[in-house]
Amino acid sequence: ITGQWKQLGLVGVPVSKGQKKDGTEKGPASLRDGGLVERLTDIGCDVKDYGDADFGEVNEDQCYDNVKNPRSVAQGTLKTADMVEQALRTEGHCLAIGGDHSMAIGTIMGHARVNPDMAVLWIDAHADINTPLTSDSGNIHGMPLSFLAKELDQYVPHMPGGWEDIQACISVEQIAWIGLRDVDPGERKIIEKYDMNAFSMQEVDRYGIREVLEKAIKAVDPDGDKPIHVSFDVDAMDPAHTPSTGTPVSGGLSVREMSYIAEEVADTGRLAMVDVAEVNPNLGSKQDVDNTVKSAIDIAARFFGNRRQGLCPPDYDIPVV
Ligand code: 5AB
Ligand code: MN
Ligand code: MN
Ligand code: MN
Repeated sequence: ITGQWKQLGLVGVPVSKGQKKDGTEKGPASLRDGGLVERLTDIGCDVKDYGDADFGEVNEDQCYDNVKNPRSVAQGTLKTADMVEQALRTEGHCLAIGGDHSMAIGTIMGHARVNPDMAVLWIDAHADINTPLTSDSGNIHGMPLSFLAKELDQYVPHMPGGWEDIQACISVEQIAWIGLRDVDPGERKIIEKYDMNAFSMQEVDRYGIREVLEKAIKAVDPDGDKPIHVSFDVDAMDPAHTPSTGTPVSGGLSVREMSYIAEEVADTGRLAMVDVAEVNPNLGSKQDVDNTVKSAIDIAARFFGNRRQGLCPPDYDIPVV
């Protein structure tokens, strides 16, 4: 135990309107019921649970062009940002549990108010940088980075119902992806046009996870002095480990690769915040849900100090006979 992460704010983001499958609104409850707080406490974290962001109800939430539920998502995003800002200012570190990945618009917005120079590691099968105009699905969980990246402002329409208060707050240079294997044409175009730091599973296969992670961190934090925001979509992992998620893609990160990412990021000492997105307890069998929740909790705990090599409390003495 390092005591490094002693103070940690937990924020639930029960959003499901960023995509079309019910259930992700129950993601935070499934992770809490799965013993998340106990696990973090066991490894020496002092967890303060801030509860869930209130997504409320929006009566008339018509599509904006192709975009589904824009007002519902915007409202909850603003609440999420306030809670994350508060948690980070008070506790110093924050874990946000979702919720579909539209949750990250709010978590990164809130984080940027505290650490505008953060480095973002986006660990996902998907790039989540569709603009409302490049998206075929209209699902906002596939668009969060297009709202967050300043350079993309010119491509993002001004939507009603709260979006006036959601402003891009990071630069494309602050973002690196790991785990990509399902990227849409418009997303690929954006990645190439802005020469963004995208490490697909092909790079993981070519270089191995050690070199990929090193390259990714070097790209967004060349001097090793930036606060790190990890946005972890559980579909980054292979569906064998996280089956209960809305858009699974085969050929994902193994438990070992994901554990390595989490341990190494923890070792930088600069991890400020982690999102855990896209756990959907409505999908799959009970076994699938249990496996997904377990994987998500295991990885969250690794980011906040649990190690495969084992831990022992600083005051532990070997019992003498
Ligand atoms: B997730 C897709 N690119 O835009 C789209 O799970 C999938 O947060 C998005 O990564 C997946 O609808 C969003 C086809
Ligand atoms: Mn994904
Ligand atoms: Mn995602
Ligand atoms: Mn998904």
